[in-house]
Amino acid sequence: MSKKFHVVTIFPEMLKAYLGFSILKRAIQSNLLSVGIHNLRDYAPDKHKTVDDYPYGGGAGMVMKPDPFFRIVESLWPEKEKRKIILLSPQGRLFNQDAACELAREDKDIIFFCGRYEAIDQRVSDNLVNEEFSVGDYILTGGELPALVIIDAVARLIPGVLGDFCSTKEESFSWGLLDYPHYTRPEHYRGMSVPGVLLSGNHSAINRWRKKQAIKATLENRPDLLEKYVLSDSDRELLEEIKEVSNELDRSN
Ligand code: 4GX
Repeated sequence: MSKKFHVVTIFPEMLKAYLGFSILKRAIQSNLLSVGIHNLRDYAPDKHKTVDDYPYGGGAGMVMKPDPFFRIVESLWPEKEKRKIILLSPQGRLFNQDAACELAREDKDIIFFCGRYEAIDQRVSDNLVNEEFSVGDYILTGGELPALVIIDAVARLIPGVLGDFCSTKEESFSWGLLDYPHYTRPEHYRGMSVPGVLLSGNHSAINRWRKKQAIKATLENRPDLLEKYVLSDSDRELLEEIKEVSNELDRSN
């Protein structure tokens, strides 16, 4: 009952490097996770192992040929019902924590197609791909980092992968706000002190401070998240306090 990922790429070493460390390495060693890495060039039938070609219609850049993708799928994952093929591209659905949860629950083997160059022949998307994801609105040089991003985000949701199961419940995205600031020893460092409330031992005051800091960070950096978040009455009070301070600062400037 372990999660099975496969990655199709022309740069297998890029993925192997990242998967060989820390939590993912341990998850793979303990059979909670498996990641098959496949070199697309091995499925290019010509003697030069060609995976790209010029675009029909002209224009800049190269397009990945369809044949190696069809061949690898037919030889490794012939049964449509047992596979979920994901294409990484800027045209895809934006990957987020909800998508990570969906993929963590998926029973089928998850196969990532990592493109290089400008594009992949549309017939690959139309016939083989089940879902297209983007990891953000910027252009990368290939789909390898996005595949690793998704594997990483999904892996830590698999029971047993993180030592402390509770740590996934408490973190920012599961409660819809950004995280509050954290501190560790020493209490005084280069003239900077830890906020007194965190040393007070007053847990309701600490929780109130953390919630206020979380609302403040979200208001400043991700107002879109704050709009979706359902504020309780006490959250509204904290938000008023934050806005009060920011108005005072505005008036003094
Ligand atoms: N989130 N890229 C893929 C090549 C490509 C283009 C079109 C398939 C179709 C990206 C992103 C991303 C750059 C990876 C273009 N492959 N992928 N590559 N942002 O920018 O996922």
